[in-house]
Amino acid sequence: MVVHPAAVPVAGPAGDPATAARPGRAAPSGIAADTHCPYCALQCGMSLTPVQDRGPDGGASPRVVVAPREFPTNKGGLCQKGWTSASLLTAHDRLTVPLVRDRTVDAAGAVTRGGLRPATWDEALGRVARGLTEIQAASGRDAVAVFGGGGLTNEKAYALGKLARTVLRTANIDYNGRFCMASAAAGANRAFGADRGLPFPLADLAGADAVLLLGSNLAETMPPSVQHLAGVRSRGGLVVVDPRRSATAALTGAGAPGGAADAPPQGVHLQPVPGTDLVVLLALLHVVWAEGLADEEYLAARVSGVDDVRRAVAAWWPERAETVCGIAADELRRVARLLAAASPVRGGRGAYVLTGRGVEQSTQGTATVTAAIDLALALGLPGRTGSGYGAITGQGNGQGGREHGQKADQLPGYRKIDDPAARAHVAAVWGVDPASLPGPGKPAVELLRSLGTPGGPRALLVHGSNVLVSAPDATRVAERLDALDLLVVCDLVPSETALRADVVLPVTQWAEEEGTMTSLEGRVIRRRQAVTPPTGVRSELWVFAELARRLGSTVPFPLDPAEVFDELARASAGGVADYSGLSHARLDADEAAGGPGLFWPVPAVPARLSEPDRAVDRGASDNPAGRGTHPGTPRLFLDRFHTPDGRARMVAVDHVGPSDDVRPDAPVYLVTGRVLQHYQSGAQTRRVAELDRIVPGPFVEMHPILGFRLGIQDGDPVRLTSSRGEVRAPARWSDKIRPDTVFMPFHWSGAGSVNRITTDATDPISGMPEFKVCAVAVAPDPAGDLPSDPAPGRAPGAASGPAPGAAAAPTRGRGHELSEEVVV
Ligand SMILES: Nc1nc2c(c(=O)[nH]1)N[C@H]1C(S)=C(S)[C@@H](COP(=O)(O)OP(=O)(O)OC[C@H]3O[C@@H](n4cnc5c(=O)[nH]c(N)nc54)[C@H](O)[C@@H]3O)O[C@H]1N2
Ligand SMILES: Nc1nc2c(c(=O)[nH]1)N[C@H]1C(S)=C(S)[C@@H](COP(=O)(O)OP(=O)(O)OC[C@H]3O[C@@H](n4cnc5c(=O)[nH]c(N)nc54)[C@H](O)[C@@H]3O)O[C@H]1N2
Ligand code: SF4
Ligand SMILES: [Mo]
Repeated sequence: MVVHPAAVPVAGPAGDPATAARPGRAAPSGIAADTHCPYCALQCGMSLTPVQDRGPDGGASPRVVVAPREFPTNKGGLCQKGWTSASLLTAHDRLTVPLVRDRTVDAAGAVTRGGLRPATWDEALGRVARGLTEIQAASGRDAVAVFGGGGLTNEKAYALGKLARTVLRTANIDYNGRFCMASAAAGANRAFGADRGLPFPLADLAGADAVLLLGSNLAETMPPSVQHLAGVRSRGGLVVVDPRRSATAALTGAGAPGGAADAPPQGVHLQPVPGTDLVVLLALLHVVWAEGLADEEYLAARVSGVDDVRRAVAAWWPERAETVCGIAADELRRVARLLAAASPVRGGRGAYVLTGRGVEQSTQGTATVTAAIDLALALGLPGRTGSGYGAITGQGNGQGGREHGQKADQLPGYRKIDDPAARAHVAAVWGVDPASLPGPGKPAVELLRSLGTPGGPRALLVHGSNVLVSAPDATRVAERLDALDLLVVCDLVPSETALRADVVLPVTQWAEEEGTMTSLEGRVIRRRQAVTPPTGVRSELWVFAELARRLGSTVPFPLDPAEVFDELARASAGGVADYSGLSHARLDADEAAGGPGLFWPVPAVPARLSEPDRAVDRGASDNPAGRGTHPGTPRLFLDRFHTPDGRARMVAVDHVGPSDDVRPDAPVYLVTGRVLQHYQSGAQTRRVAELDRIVPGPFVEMHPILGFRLGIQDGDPVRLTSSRGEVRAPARWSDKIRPDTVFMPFHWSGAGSVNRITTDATDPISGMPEFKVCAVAVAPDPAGDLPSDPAPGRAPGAASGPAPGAAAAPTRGRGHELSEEVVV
C-alpha cells in the first residue's frame, strides 16, 4: 500500500484548482482556516492551523492543530472525533496514487483477478472510461450505476448527480442517505410538502418545556448538542425513547452526569420493546385525544386528515399498547400529559418531537415518523416558533447531500425527477435536452441487490461510502460487488470497499478542499481548505471533468468549487431547496459580518411576498447582507405548510412489527447503532490512533440476566446468528439494556461486522433498510478464541462465499400504510 508520511504541505497538480495552493485565510502556510468538522451533521465550527514541529534533528514535521470555534450548533464544543480529526490528514495508509486490478481471462472464459497495483491517473481513468463505454455499449446506459454519499460537499454531490444524468445518462444513482434519512424525508414530505431535517435552528430547543427524543442517542452521536437540552432538562421535560439506557437516556435521570443523587428527575426514559415505537406514539395520540389535550383550533386551521387519525388511534388505548411495547399504561399517560402541558395551547413554553435512526431505520420507519408528526400536529407544534417536529440528520452533509441530485428520484433543488417542469429547468442549466435525462432509479438497497444480476448494473462507481461494512446483509453485498465487471471506488483511504475495487482513485478530503455543507438545520456553511493535498491526489470535481471528457461529453464540468456552487444555485432556483441567492462569496461575507451561515431557502429574488415563509418580509431589516437580498429561512412553515393547500397532512398508520421478529430459533432482539469514538463504517476513525485505542473493536452489549441464562460472562466470546449469517465478538455486560435485547455497533469489518447479520428488508415507502431491529440466536462462541479482523481485501481470484449458517432470502418489508401514496 502507498504510504504517505505527511499530508502537508506539498504542491497540488497543475490545472486542478481544488488541489492547488490557495491564498488568504485558507493558505497552507500556517494561517488558520475557519472551517467545520469532517464528520457529523452538527458540523461543529473549528479552526485549523498548520504548524511545523522541529524535531531534535532539526527536521520539520508538519502537523495541523484543531481548535474549537464558536458556532450555533456546537457553542464552542467539540467531541473526541472532532478534536482528533486532523489525524485523518496524516493517515499512514492515505491513498496517494490510483490503483488498478488486472483481470485475465483463460481459454475457458474463467476470470482471474490480480492484486491492486499502482497506476498513473491516465491509465486508471483510461481503464474506467473504456470499461464504462464497453459496458454501456453492450448492456445499455443503466448498466452503469453510481453510489454517492452524504459526506460529499454540496458541490461534489451536485456534480456527481450531473455526471450520472448527463454523461452516463443512467437512471441508477442513489446514495447512503437512503440508509440514513429516507424515512424521515418521506414522512416530512408527505405531511409538510417539504423535508428539511430540522425546520428550525437547533438552538430553539433551549426554550422548550418538553423534548421527546425517539431513537436518538445524541449524547454520543452529537455530544456538543446536549448543551441545547439544558433548559428542558432543568424543567424536567426531556423524554427519551430507547430500548437501552443510552448516554442520552441517562440525561433524563437523577443519575445524570453532573446531577446530585437526590436531584429531581430531568425527564423520563421509556425503554420499549425494540421496533414498537409506533405503538408508543399511537398510544400517546390516543391519550391526547381521550383527555381533550389536542390543539383543536390549530387542527381546524392548519391540518387535514385529522378525523382518520383520530379514529385510527382510538384502537390504541394505553393498556393495549402496554401489551405490545412493554411500557406501563400509566407511564404512557404521564408522558402524553407532560408533552401536552408544554404545548403552546396549554400555556407551555413549547415542545418538540424529534426522531433519530432508532425509529427511522425500520420497515415501518416512514409510518413511525408519520405517527411522530401526527402527534406533533395534534399538539399544535409544527410551524410555530419554539415548537415543532424534526429529524436529526446524521452525516456531515446528510442534509445538502439529499438536496442536489444524488438521490434516485431527485434533481438539484430537491426537485422531483419525474416532474416535467423540473426536468426542463435543470436540463436548461446543464445545456442538454430534457428528454435525454433519465427517470427515477432504484433505491440503494435494491440497487445493491441488483448488481451483476441478469439485467442489472455491470459497473458501479462509489463516491463516499463503504458499503461492504455499512450496508445491510453485507455478505450478499460482497457477492454482488464481486459479480460486477467493473467496480470503481473514489476514497481517501483503502476502505474495505476500495480494496475490493478494480480501480481506486485517491481524492481530496475535508481540509484539503473548498466547498459548502448544509448542517442538520438546513444552514449552508463553508468548508475551507487549510492544507495542500498530498502529491498525486486529485479532487473529485477534477475526476468528474476528466471522466466526462474521456467519455466524449461536451457538458462542462467546472473545477472550481465556487463556480460549481454558482451553477448549483442556478439549478436549484425555484426548487424547494432554493440556494439561488447564495454563493461562496456571499457566505464568506456573511460569516465575516458575524453571521453563522444561511438557512435555505435563500432565493435570488427577494420580494416574492406570496412565498410560503415570507422570511424576506420578516428578516430584511436585520439582514446583514442588506435589503434586496433574501436573509434565508431559519424557520419553515410559520405561515403555511409547503403543500398545495398550505395545510399539513395527518396520515393514519398502524403497527405491524419488525420484518424479522423474534421466534424460537432466534429469540433475542439485535439492535445496532454507534459509539462516540467511531464514525460510520469506521474507515476514517479506525485510522485515528487515539480513538482506536479507546474502542478497539466490536462488542455485544447484553444484560447480565441474559448472560447468566446463556452462560456468558462479561468479556466472553459470543456468537450471534441470524438467518443471514453469524458474527462473533466479546460480550459486554450492561444493566442499561433490556434483557431481551443485545446491541452491537457497526463500525468494524471482519468477524464482528454486524451488518453480516442485519436484514436488508426495507420500508415500502422510503426504501430505507431495517438496520435497527432483527432477531438473533445468542450463544457462547464454542471456538472460544475471537478471530481478529482478517486483513481487508481479497486474495486474487477469491470469491466470498455466504457466511456459515446463511439461510433463505431475508423477509421483505410489508405494507403498513393505510394510505396508498408512495413517495420514495
Ligand atoms: N459517534 C458517532 N456519531 C455519529 C455517527 C457515527 O457513526 N458515530 N454517525 C452520524 C450519522 S450518519 C447518523 S445517521 C447519526 C445517528 O445518530 P443516532 O440516531 O443518535 O444513532 P444510533 O446509535 O444509530 O441510534 C440511536 C439509538 O437508537 C436506539 N434504538 C435501536 N433500536 C431502537 C428502537 O427500536 N426504538 C428506539 N426508540 N430506539 C432504538 C439505539 O439503542 C441507539 O441508542 O449519528 C451521526 N453521528
Ligand atoms: N447496522 C447498521 N448499519 C448502518 C447504520 C446503523 O445504524 N446500523 N447506519 C447507516 C447510516 S445512518 C449511514 S449514514 C451509513 C454510513 O456508512 P457509509 O456509507 O459506509 O459511510 P462512511 O463510513 O462515512 O463512508 C464514507 C467513505 O467515504 C470516504 N470519504 C470521506 N469523504 C469523502 C469524499 O469527500 N469523497 C469520497 N469519494 N470519499 C470520501 C471515507 O473514507 C469512507 O471510506 O451506515 C449505515 N449502516
Ligand atoms: S459532534 Fe459531530 S461535528 Fe461535532 S466534533 Fe463531533 S463528530 Fe464533529
Ligand atoms: Mo446516517
